[in-house]
Amino acid sequence: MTTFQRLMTIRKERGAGYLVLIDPDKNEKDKLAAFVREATRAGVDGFLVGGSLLLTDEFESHLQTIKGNTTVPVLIFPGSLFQVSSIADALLFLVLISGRNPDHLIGNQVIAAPIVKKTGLETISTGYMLIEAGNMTSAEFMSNTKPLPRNKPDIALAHALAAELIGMKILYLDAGSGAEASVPDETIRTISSHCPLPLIVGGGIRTPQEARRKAEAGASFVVTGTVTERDDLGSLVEEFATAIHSVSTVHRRS
Ligand code: 1GP
Repeated sequence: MTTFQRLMTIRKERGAGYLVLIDPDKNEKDKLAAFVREATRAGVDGFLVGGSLLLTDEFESHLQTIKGNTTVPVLIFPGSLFQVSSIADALLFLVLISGRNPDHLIGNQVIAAPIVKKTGLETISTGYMLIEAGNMTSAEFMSNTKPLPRNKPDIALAHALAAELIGMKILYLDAGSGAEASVPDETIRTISSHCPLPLIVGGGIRTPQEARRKAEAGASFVVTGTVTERDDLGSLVEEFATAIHSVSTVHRRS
């Protein structure tokens, strides 16, 4: 079974899945193995690994540690061309469709494609959309793109439909790591009711209740990074997992 199929099975069986973002710059290496084991035990459905700007050169060894301590899928969520490794189960092959920066629409993909093909790494074509967060996030600054306005779900929907028609497999709606305000529920609801692509939603989600609202609105996967970075015991991760998994499949598209 491919990693994409595993994700779709989680979505179908659980209603919504829970992904934890590990930014190698922010998660302390000596605590990483224990954190990954605890998070897996607590019910996380997968790990995303990456960051808009990496200051460490330990991307691969972080991946190795994560892979060695979990059974759930480990996906690269690349912030740059340097974040490619066959240690992961799959790579979100991102196209930053909310922006109009040609480097992130096609330039970087052309540079990365031959290397990615050579690694044999599974890729998941992902329409990545940055949504206005109330503050300047690293993703916004580093990508040199303007995020979509948060009070215009129709514009976000048009981007989602374009991704569907182009043939992308999944959408990532991101307010950006450390966002003051997460992606509005209304935007998630609008997209999920008119576009069949699975939705990953993240950025600025701070409480299990907020995560649950994202899943109820139609998120297929909810991501936390910042709030769970220092959760040594996995107790917060467990609360997030329970909240997200408690959203009935009745609320959701199959
Ligand atoms: C960013 O969705 C992720 O791409 C996680 O964001 O760090 O704000 O949880 P946070």
